[in-house]
Amino acid sequence: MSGSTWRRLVICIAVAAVFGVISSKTGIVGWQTALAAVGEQAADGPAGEVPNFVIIFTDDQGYQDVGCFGSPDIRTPNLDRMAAEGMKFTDFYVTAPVCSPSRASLMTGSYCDRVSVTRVFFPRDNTGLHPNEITIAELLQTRGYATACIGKWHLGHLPPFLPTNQGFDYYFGIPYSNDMSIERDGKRGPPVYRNDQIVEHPAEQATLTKRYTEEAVKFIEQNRQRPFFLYLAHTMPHVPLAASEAFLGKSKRGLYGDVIEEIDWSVGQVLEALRRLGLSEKTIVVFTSDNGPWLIMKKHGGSALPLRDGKGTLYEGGMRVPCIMWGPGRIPAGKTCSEVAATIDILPTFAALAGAKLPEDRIIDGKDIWPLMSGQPGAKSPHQAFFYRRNGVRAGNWKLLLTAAKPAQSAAKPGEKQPPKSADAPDSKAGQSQTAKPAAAPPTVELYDLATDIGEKNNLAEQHPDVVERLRKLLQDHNAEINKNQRPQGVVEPSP
Ligand SMILES: [Ca+2]
Repeated sequence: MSGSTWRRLVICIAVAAVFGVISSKTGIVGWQTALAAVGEQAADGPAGEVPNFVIIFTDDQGYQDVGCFGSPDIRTPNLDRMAAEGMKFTDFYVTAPVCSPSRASLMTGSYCDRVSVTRVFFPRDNTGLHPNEITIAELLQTRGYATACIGKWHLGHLPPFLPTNQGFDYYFGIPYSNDMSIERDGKRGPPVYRNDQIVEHPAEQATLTKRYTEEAVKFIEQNRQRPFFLYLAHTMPHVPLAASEAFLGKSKRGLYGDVIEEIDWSVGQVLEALRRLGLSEKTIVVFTSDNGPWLIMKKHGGSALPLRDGKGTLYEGGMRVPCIMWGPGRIPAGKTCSEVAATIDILPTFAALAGAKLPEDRIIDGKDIWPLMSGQPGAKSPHQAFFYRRNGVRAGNWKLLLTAAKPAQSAAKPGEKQPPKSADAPDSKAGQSQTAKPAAAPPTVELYDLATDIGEKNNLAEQHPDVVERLRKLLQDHNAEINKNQRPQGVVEPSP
């Protein structure tokens, strides 16, 4: 299909969406109805001042790649200060070890398998997060929030899927990963969008972190008088790495360290803007990463130590990410939370704080974790079980993984060289549902006690068959329930 045909098709779909005439594929009519209902319910929410929200989301930053999470050679004074003034989460998870599925969950509060975003999106794809999904931004818009997405989106680049059609008033950034390209005027590289238009191609990557930061600060300044939600999703440290001149060659950890130190500077700029504008006690800031480090990139990848493995695997290194939450006056200073929490919890938590009622026509997997964030004594994780895609489960400190159902990269033992296969490659099974074609061999079983074995080195499956069976049942029930209540991925169909 030619570019112009695509454009015509997409324009037709977008126009049709505006007038609500598409219902079978995109469910736009249902979306409008559902959101209107949410808005009406939300009007009954608590009165008084609601907090602003900022999510700073990095790409492929490892569990160890923050000073206060143990990095031996990357300096992050601003993140360390953020943790000292706020709360560090040590057992914080994403729902998939690759970009798009992880982001789908952050935006919807739902497991990625529930919203059928099970692999990363590519520039040639006609798919995206379904417009019928209700994102954090859409929920907060019902409460009068100004919303902006600055940075990497990666939930579909065709018009119906762009941030401006998923609840964001404003978008500036690249629509997918920075190693993905389109060709325009004989040049290749990722485009930069402002709202729904390409304004730069190829993206000048070395200044992206700096420019995202300037855009973020500007958005905060412009909306200081009203509640706002800023989703600042850095392109870095996904490869190809790039840092601006001020940071190039400055860290002890090579270019990867330079990139993280520039992100740390960016965090400092955002927090400083909030302080300068008198908003620090009116704002909650969450910092985390979309998945573990891309270890096959060696020096251009990060570290998840002491966790096992990294991006593309369901070991802790792929799924557990550094997380800091900050909200002076609301979130206690200098605390550490070791309860299980996840990106799916952010939507219900923010919704509750903003007085927005959750939609009742669908299952939201996340839970309100305000008791954890606000440091209530004895607060426990709301998750009896947390699921690693369809193939693993953590209940308390026990973690069960069904090996035959795991991505290929996971075959690597800690410290071993991994197969040189991109987790973002289109044919990669990394992070994908493996249930379509059951393995011929019976699945081997791994059971770890994360309390005593954070590095997942000692498989205790044979010693604790009772625990294996209990967790296997949890996983089976979860998968059966997801199968029953799965929502579709968004598809823009070519016209007949
Ligand atoms: Ca990523």
